[in-house]
Amino acid sequence: MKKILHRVIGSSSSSSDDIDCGFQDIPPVDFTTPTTQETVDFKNSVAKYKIIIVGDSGVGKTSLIESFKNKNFQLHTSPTMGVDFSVRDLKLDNGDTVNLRIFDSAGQSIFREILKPDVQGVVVVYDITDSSSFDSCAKWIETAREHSPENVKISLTGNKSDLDSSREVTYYQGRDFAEQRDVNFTEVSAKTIANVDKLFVELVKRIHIK
Ligand SMILES: Nc1nc2c(ncn2[C@@H]2O[C@H](COP(=O)(O)OP(=O)(O)O)[C@@H](O)[C@H]2O)c(=O)[nH]1
Ligand SMILES: [Mg+2]
Repeated sequence: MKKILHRVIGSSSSSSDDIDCGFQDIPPVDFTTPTTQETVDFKNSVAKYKIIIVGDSGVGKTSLIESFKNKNFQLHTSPTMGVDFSVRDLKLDNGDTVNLRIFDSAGQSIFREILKPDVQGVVVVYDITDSSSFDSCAKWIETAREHSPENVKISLTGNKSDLDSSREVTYYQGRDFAEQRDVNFTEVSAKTIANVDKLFVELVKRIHIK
């Protein structure tokens, strides 16, 4: 069966009533395809997963999601209010297609509400040029573990790797901290898109391939 794809982007909301909005009926699309409209076959969609992006304000959470979704960087100047979500289908190299709902949260209380009971992945983001955002990650990881199912997969992510000359957190600090907390680690740049696909694909593989 063939259908036209429409990318689905959730709207901002400050109400937790709007958070559990259900899946959008969209067909899967190979995430490497940069076009916004195309014909795709959606009979092979095998799983639906919920992923949440958290971290201090300004670390680049919204930018990361935009980069992953659109494969380009759009300047974000306005802070996220409440929760945004995006829906994206991802084709894995074993041929499975998974449907992702990616939630972009602002604020701890909302974050706790979205986590339970059905989140499968959490991306904890800091800004490599801002050590205080790195210091906050212990708290974000702790909150994620406390309020989500036991088998949740967590990725620690240092964003803005393009700003290496202003770096305050070394790669090794990030990697060692992730090892101590038993979470995955990647450095990415929402701006250059470096490692952004890798981050999401690896997280989804850990969720999907049990
Ligand atoms: N140089 C650079 N700037 C970035 C990157 N990601 C985000 N930014 C900028 O950092 C600021 C905060 O980004 P935003 O996505 O709104 O952060 P959020 O509050 O975590 O959602 C914006 O000015 C972005 O343009 C990146 O990878 N590199
Ligand atoms: Mg934001």
